Amino acid sequence: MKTPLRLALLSVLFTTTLAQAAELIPIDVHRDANCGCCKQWISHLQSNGLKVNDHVEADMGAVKQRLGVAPRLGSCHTAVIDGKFVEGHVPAEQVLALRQRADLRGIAAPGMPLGSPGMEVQGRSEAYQVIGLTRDGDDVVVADYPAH
Ligand SMILES: [Cu+2]
Repeated sequence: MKTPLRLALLSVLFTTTLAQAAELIPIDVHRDANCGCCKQWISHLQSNGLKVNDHVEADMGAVKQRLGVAPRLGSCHTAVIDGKFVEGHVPAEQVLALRQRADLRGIAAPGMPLGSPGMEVQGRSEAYQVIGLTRDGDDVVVADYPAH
């Protein structure tokens, strides 16, 4: 390949990478070192336009307490976006929608629902809800996902 063409290709590549980076939305994910489903959920976020800052934690209980996750809403990993928590295997579309919800402290998919993002098991799924925690400390249903 002649040099000018190679340079042109490189600059196209570079420009594209910059444009993509500008669109990515940052999110912090806190997880236990040995959590496999947490890594699967991180992949789900990454393929939906989120830029994950991955934090491996020694004490997830302490992290959840610090971030204001009510114990009844608990799951495995805990993420933070725009100062709000995202607990468990919440679908990326709900994570993105949370950015517009000033009334909520965070959202959660309590437990480890089969069939939720990162919890895919061949041929098995269960219905689950995404629950929002209001600034007043109440639970509200944000979304219903049926078994599929
Ligand atoms: Cu999990």
